Amino acid sequence: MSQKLSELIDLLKGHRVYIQTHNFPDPDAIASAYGLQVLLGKFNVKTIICHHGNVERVMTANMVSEFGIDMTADSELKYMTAEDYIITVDSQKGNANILDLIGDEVAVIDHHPVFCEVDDYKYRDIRMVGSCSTIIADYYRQYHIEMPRSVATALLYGLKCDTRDFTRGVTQLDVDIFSYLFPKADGQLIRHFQSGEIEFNELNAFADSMRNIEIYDGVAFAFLDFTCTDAFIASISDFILNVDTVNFSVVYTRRSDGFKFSVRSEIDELNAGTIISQALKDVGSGGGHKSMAGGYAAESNVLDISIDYNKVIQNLFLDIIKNIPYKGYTPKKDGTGNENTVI
Ligand SMILES: [Mn+2]
Repeated sequence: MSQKLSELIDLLKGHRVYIQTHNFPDPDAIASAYGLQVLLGKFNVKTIICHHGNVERVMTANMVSEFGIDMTADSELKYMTAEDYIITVDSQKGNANILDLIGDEVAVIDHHPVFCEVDDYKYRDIRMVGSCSTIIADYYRQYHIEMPRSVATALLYGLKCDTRDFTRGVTQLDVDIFSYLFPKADGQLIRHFQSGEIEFNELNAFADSMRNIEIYDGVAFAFLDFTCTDAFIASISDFILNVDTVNFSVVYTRRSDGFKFSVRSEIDELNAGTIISQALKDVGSGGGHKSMAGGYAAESNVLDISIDYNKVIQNLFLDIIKNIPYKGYTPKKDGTGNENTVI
């Protein structure tokens, strides 16, 4: 860890402090905010957890109510001023997935690659590990701080979700933190959270989206032609990656003025974050990790009266991917790549 916990605590003393997650917070973001709130509370630093966008998944909402985590939506924030301090967790100032609130973003604790360089953080702990929960748990471990069972359970659930049960983005620290959290956490509660990740009322939509998959050399595209949450798009993208012939999945849906994307990769050479940022750079923006990423494209940049927008979207990605050699992809004999598979 780059800076000492005492530096963070000294920085925050005497200020009203908010812990802000990314928009539409997921289990890792919520667990990190909760774990950090309890940790800072032990040093008499009171904090308010805030976020923009709903807690979308039933099981995520269940975790919030199970542990009594107090989360305030930005629309309910009454007192925040420009003098108040914000710590962003599982997200960074300037990224598209976090609303810029009026308070001062003085600190960041995150596990995402840096896309917008911000040099005025007074405290910064960004580590490329499997989950933000890992980093928060590491503070307890390093400083021998007693961890309540609820915090251990939330952090372990966050770690399991973001690493997809230790199958993506796992580092040695994640494994060490797993063995640290495991005896402290409530395993049965985690199983209960995990077993409800697809909601009953989504089953029809889920089945429809499976019928519309198109696969080109291991790259799968699925358009979800109905209203759905960001979390739902992400879980479909996770699911499609389980198909044996799929190495890379791109799932997207319509929003009021554009398209929302969730991308997953199981191949190191196909970096999901880099590929989506390049694919969408002229039509919107995207970014994320090697194995999971997200993005947005403005409708006016993708809709073309002469071409099906699904083809436009597929080509945006395939034009980038065709130039990346990877195992499982067979280049055409003339060396021109897979251009012929599209259009
Ligand atoms: Mn995360």
